[in-house]
Amino acid sequence: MRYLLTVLLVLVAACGDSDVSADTSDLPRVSTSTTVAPTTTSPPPAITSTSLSEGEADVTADEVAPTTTTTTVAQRPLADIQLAATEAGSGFRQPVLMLTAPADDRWYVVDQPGVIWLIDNGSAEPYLDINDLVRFQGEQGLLGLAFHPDFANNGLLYINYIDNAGDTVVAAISDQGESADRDSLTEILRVDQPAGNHNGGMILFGPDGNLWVGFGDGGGANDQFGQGQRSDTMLGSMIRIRVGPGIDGYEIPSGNLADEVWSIGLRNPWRFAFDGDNLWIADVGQNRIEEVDVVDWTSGPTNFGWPILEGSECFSSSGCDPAGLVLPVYEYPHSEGCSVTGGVVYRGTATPELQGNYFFADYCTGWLRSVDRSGQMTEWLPAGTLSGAVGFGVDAVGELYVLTTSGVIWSIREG
Ligand SMILES: [Ca+2]
Ligand SMILES: [Ca+2]
Repeated sequence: MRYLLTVLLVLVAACGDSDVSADTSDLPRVSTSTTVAPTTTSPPPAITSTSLSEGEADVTADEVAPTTTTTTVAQRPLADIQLAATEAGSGFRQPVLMLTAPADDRWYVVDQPGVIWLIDNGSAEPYLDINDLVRFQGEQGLLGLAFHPDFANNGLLYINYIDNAGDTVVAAISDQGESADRDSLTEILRVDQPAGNHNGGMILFGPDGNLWVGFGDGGGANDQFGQGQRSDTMLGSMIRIRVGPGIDGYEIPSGNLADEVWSIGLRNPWRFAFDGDNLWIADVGQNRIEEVDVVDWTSGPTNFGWPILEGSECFSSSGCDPAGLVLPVYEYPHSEGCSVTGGVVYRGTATPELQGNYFFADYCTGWLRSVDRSGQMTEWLPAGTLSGAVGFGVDAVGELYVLTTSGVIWSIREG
């Protein structure tokens, strides 16, 4: 109720009714200082000009490729870098995603009850409120947001939510500057969800320009609906569709496994991320193992193993055959957590050494870890630091944030 009242007050205030003043103390608060990218970065500890070794000194100028004269920054070992979490915003209900639109450094924060907040100059205003269309309960709610790659021209954004019937809806909406045009909301995809959990929820435009959507296995436990290994249903799958240029409908791109389905074998890919040719998926495990997967998506569809495997171990039968199944690049047992929260590959500049590392957290224990493409794991923040970590954010300059069920946006920086 308090939340509804707050939203109503904000809406009324936005309409210019001076008789009602918004209780701004209830509004999400955002520290503006953290939204500003550092204009300069600390000088690197050393810059080394690569030089030709003596044995190569007699090559002619024509034979010297330009790359042999580039400079490289001496990088610190990851073990020498300390990260800290500082509060960058608070007062959200249950923020699950933070991102920016193309060519726009303002933050968009997805709040699971059904609101997208637009953060501008330290103030949060509702950009879209579909609370009445969304079932917010447990893993259900407003779960994903993606801006069309051509957003600057077509103003289209896409959301993923669980509606009042409990189904997944992917819908397109038109931007109108300071808010989204709610009346333009157009469903482009609807998938029946047989249970309330394992809904996936992430949507992202891939480097191929297609819209990728992650679906869990329908929920319950033990893949009880038998969705994990099916390619004729979207549940348990990563799907890939071609949306736009208009707000209606989609086409199926070539190269999928079957129809919309790009890959199968996922249990609950709550969050996934692209980094060039790499597709990183954090797939939530059942009772034993949490996993992070990474594949070269340009190599075509794959099978991520569920429910034949949980992590790299046989799930339902001993002696299962893992041939042809993607094994995790990193996994951890439930002695270390309970539910992996996938993040992003760091591509910021504040700490160049982190580039290429995929960050993720655990919802229950609240540590922050990263893993590189080779599977090397680094723990950055210990258990208890980010309890209730449900999502990640990235700002316009690629710096990292973690969102927790306490309604806080944590900035992750060197401390
Ligand atoms: Ca479900
Ligand atoms: Ca798997």
